[in-house]
Amino acid sequence: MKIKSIVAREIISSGSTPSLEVKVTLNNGVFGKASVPFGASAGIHEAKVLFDGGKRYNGRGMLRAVNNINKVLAPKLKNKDAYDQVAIDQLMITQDGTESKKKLGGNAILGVSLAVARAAANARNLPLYKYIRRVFKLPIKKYVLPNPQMVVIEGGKHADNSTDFQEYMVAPIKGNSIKEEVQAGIEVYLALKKVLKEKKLDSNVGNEGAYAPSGLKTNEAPLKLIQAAIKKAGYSKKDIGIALDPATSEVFSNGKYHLKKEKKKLDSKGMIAYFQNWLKKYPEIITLEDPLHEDDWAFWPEITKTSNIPIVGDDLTVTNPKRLQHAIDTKSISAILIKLNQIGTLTETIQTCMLARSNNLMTIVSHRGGGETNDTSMVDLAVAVNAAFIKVGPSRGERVCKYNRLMEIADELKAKPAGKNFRKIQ
Ligand code: 2PG
Ligand code: MG
Repeated sequence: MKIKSIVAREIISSGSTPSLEVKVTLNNGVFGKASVPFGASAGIHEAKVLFDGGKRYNGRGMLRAVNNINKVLAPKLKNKDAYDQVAIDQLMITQDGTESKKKLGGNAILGVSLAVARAAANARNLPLYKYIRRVFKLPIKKYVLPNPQMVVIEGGKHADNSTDFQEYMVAPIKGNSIKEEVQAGIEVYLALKKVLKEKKLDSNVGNEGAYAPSGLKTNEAPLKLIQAAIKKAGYSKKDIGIALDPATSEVFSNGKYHLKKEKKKLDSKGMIAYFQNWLKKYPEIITLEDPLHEDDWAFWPEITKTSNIPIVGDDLTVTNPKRLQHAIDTKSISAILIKLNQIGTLTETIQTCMLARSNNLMTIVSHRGGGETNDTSMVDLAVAVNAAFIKVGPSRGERVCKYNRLMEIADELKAKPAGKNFRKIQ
């Protein structure tokens, strides 16, 4: 099925800055659309988001990226076979020619990559997750759905004056059904609002729709608040874990991790000891993401070796198969966060997911904190690769559409979530 046209437009993302949307139409008139997110605390090794610069939208316009799609990529891809996703992605990678996709923009390339996949899936009358399994010939038989990792308190770059660390999540892992797990996460989120009010803390929300209370005394305080909320909502910590993304690349400078809340400056060993104390004190913590910064390769193996929960690479690995291979070779991580726009094509994202899988590493597919859109491709991706979790905020339309899509797929497939088996590759 040949590509007839590719048209990109600038749209607005949840970060009140532009993003882009791409529509790919096939010769038979069937089309697919996709839009792309970007990160607030993006890792330095990610594919580059091409912004316009200049005055418009404070320099964050996306007309250059839109133009690269309409003027450079569209003519090259016209009449190409939409089913040949790998060749299409490779053609764009070659056309860009840079390691970081900075020439055409990772945002431009990913928009096209996903819209082509959507058009082809529509032409085959398949939901995207099934199409992904088929077109990449994924060697996965049954469907095991991802548990939610719901961000309920956020700080760092995602809020003002909250915690030094970026994300405190609840992870329902009872495993009966996605509907029950989503409900449990939301009920804890709502109970947390009551807990905050009782403690005279505010319940304003940050970028991802999680609470970002000011006036917290320590970075540990949210853990106690979340424990209280889980109890208040009537759940047990057996069925709802806590997941953390301190995003420590953001607090690292001049050789030290700076925890302003606590007036602490820690070296890598100190940071490891800090988290290991938490893991001892809070056995309900079930995953820990980016406990060390994105180039702290010397110390990642140590925290991974000495922790009995999955240690998740995000800024460290940026969904990049080369960085993942290095992390595998050095035993730096035991799980990986997956974000389509960190690498910029569906093909490379799948390559990273499969590399993780064949090395027994758990995957978590994630939203972005800078600007999200209503695109739900990340959910279909997570289902296609049997990811253990999806990490998404609990409120705001651009987040809840992801959970709504997951519940829709769960109904369609009548499949169960990974539940407590999240560490097992299924
Ligand atoms: C992260 C993400 C998503 P951002 O660090 O995991 O929550 O944040 O998209 O801002 O990089
Ligand atoms: Mg992260």
